[in-house]
Amino acid sequence: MAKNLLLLNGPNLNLLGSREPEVYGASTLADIEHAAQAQAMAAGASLSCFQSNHEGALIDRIHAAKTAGVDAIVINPGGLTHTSVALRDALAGVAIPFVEVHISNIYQRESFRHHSFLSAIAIGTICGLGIDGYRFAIDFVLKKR
Ligand code: CA2
Repeated sequence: MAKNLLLLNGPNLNLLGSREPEVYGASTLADIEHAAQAQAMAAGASLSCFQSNHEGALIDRIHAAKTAGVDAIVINPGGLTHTSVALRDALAGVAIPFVEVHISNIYQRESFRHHSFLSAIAIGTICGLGIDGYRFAIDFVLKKR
């Protein structure tokens, strides 16, 4: 059966390409989403994209993913990585396997970015590889049985 994937991006990632290119690169979120959709389509899978600046909206989308039969999630939780027990509970609650992606290397940055509430329940985490991290994560979940 064709895989059904979800790409989630958290707060402020809608700003990609407009500011801080030295940290986050020059690509926009639309660039990332289009590339992700093409990558999934080429593998015979489907991929939906969702970005929100609101924690509750992301949680609602994760709950909806369970109902929709999503097989795997790729998520860049943005700043919620370091603060949100609720986002972790939502991901644990639906039990959909997910890969956590960070564009920057959070371990080379401020100490408050060194802890993730999600990493312990993720399949794995990719960080510091720029926007290629999304491609690597999608490739992984496409191959995963
Ligand atoms: O490196 C990442 O992908 C982060 O998840 C990005 C978050 C940050 O809070 C995490 O510690 C690491 C911030 C996203 C903000 O994105 C912007 C993009 C362009 C301009 C300004 C913010």
